[in-house]
Amino acid sequence: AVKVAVEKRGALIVLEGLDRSGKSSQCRALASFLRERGESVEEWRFPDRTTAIGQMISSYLSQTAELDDSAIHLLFAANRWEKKSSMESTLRNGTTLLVDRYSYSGVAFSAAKGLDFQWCSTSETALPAADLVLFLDIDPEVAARRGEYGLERYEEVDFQRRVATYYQAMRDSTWQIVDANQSVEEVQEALREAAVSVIQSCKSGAELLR
Ligand code: T5A
Ligand code: NA
Repeated sequence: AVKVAVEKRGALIVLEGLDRSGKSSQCRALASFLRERGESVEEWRFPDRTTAIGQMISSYLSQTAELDDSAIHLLFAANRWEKKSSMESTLRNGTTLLVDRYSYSGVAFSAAKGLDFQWCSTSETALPAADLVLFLDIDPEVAARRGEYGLERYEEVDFQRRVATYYQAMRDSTWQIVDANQSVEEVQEALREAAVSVIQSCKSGAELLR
């Protein structure tokens, strides 16, 4: 990770969790909460299905295309790399990014298929580092009962359990674990304080852009 000294910047806040843990719903709600407080916030997501690479990923996920496990891993990573400079300039401009999935999904899902964990991590090392990872911790059985589960690749309980073990292996001090088995409102409440606090420390220059 490369450190760049800047006086004031936006925070890179990532939401992670198993499929159907509620990331997209929480991302949306957190963005409106922060905007109401006057923060400049953009909502991003990976995979970003709008780019050419993202479209290849999308057809793979909807099971209309088959790809070698390593090849799709690198496409997911490339989909982040193609956004790197735009992420950095947005953060430098003082805007906070709320990102729905990031490198942690990239590593956990590929490793759960049996690819080497270290190899999977290599493609992610020089991407901008998250200031805060909000991990929505859900029981895969609870997730499986939520709307439209099972339509996309990977939405299968045993696979999700393996993904969870790799997520666990990546936890560090930037992670905040939130019980995502709760109601939408309870989960949202649990996310707000951590988000506000990391945005403040990034603004004050306490956090350099890594
Ligand atoms: N992937 C991703 C990789 O393999 N490598 C990578 O590098 C990356 C970035 C697609 C897949 O790609 C894999 C991981 C994924 O398998 P995606 O596009 O993020 O990733 O997947 P989506 O289908 O968009 O999102 P998810 O299925 O993960 O769902 P979310 O966003 O976690 O959940 P959300 O908010 O859409 O909610 C799901 C349902 O649950 C309800 C909602 O209303 C909705 O119906 N719900 C709740 N119900 C009860 N209580 C709550 N607290 C609820 N919160 C939400
Ligand atoms: Na989602």
